[in-house]
Amino acid sequence: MIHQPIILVVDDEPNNIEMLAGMLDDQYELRFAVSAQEALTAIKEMPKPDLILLDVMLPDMNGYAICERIKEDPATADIPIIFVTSLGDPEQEEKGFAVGGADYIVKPCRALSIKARIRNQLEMKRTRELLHRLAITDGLTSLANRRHFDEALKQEMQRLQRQGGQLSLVLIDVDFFKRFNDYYGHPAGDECLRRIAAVIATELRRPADLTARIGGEEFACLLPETSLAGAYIVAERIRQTVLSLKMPHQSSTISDYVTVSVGVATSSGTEAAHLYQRADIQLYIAKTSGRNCVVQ
Ligand code: GH3
Ligand code: MG
Ligand code: MG
Ligand code: MG
Repeated sequence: MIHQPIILVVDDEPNNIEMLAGMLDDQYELRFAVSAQEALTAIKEMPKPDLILLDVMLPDMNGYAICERIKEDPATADIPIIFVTSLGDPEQEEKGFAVGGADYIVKPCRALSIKARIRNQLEMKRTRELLHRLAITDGLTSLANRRHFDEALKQEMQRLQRQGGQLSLVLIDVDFFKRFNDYYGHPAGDECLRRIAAVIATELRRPADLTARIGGEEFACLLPETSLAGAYIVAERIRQTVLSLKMPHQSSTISDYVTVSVGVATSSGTEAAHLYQRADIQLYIAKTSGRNCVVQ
């Protein structure tokens, strides 16, 4: 985290807010809400809070209900919520955990204890985020991995069927890459894949585009709201830029340099199925019609 962690403090008592602020404002960026309504608005403010300290008894809605709301929304579900309340009986505490609370602190709270619990929750959140990033990232190229790509393709297909529009897919495969490895060695092969990955990532400019390494020397670009003509332009730019790197490939029979073959396909809401298979067939045609080309 580059910024100080942001904590949203939700409490309707000015005294409580003042006390928590005094304990925490040297280490954290604090935001405050004095009602459920304010809390539910504040939580949408970007950047999102990293943690919420939530009172249970509030004028407009109780803290448990607020917690459930926050946990229901995928955009906010990962924010840890610590209840800070004067309700000390075990049934209340159990309820706090049942609705998704990460911890439960009974007032009056001690500064050292509340700070330690906050640190723990923030540390666990950071670890969760790191593991999630690793789970969806390709270790060699830092592009998205196959798992991420499959999930994104599924979601984009569903969105297409709901909303219509166009979704394009570009599949890229390095030509004669087995020979490249045999000739230059595996470490050089890895470096070549990294350079191609960097080209692909640079050529994709829209935030919604996804670039993934989906196989050994195969890459995919998922392009929402992109026509076949638009995807073809991107694909052709990638093919040319890879060639312009002039990475020597002595054992290629079609060029002195590393080249890629590319297949492109587009789906609209009415016939969203088989997008991947269609792009794969175009890639196969690119391979059988000489390589170093784009087929749409
Ligand atoms: P084509 O032009 O028909 O695509 O031929 P090709 O040799 O590229 O295709 P093939 O699928 O036969 O071989 C892919 C090769 O990619 C096999 C393997 O040596 C290499 N490869 C796969 N993953 C990696 C990797 O992570 N690092 C390196 N260095 N090479 C890899
Ligand atoms: Mg209260
Ligand atoms: Mg291949
Ligand atoms: Mg290949």
